[in-house]
Amino acid sequence: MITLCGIPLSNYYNKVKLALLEKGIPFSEAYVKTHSHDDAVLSCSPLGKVPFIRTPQGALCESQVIVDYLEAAYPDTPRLIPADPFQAAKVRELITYVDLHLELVARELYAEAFFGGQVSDGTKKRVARVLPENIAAFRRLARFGPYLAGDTFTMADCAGWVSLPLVGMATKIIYGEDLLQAGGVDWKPYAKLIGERPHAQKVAADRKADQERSLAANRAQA
Ligand SMILES: N[C@@H](CCC(=O)N[C@@H](CS)C(=O)NCC(=O)O)C(=O)O
Repeated sequence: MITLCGIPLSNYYNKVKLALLEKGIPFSEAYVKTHSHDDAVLSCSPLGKVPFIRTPQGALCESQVIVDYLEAAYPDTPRLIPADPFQAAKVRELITYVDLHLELVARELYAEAFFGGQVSDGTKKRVARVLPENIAAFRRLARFGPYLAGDTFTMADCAGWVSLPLVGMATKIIYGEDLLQAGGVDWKPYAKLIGERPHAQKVAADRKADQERSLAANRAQA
């Protein structure tokens, strides 16, 4: 049995969780915080990032590595990627754009946008320069037909659904303008469509419950 380790607030954790649920793979969850110095965690995820999974064969980290493993190890469950190698690569190309060229760039804003921290003016300027270029590039690839890669739900939607809203919201908070929307990526109807899937609803409900639990714990500590 697979154990998904991490926190339900994490978009990458939820990318893998949605893939597990959509594929109908049995799994349990273990709450593991980020930035752990615990050897037991670092032996599974050497950078201390979440998610990682434990399998009977050992641990795996990096969300896309995990999702690709799930697809290969559970071929008889619903496919999240086309069988055709080229079309499969096109799906992974989209995921790379979402994870690397959009989310990872916008992530530099999260400390101030979502966590009460501060981001330097230099970082804000750099993200404001790089992100619109990356968004324009992503727009050339994304199909929204209605799914990211076309007419079928794929693993690109596991990545897109958890991360596009963060990019939109973070830029709206920091710059007063949602850079995705400004760049012609109308992510809200897309997020709504995916969010209506029963498995996505479960992921969102778990995330909300975890958020409320940690807010209550913070209040109790104050
Ligand atoms: N490339 C990694 C990114 C994972 C990631 O950044 N996770 C965040 C939580 S959403 C984290 O663990 N952050 C703590 C850190 O960067 O040290 C993946 O796809 O799994």
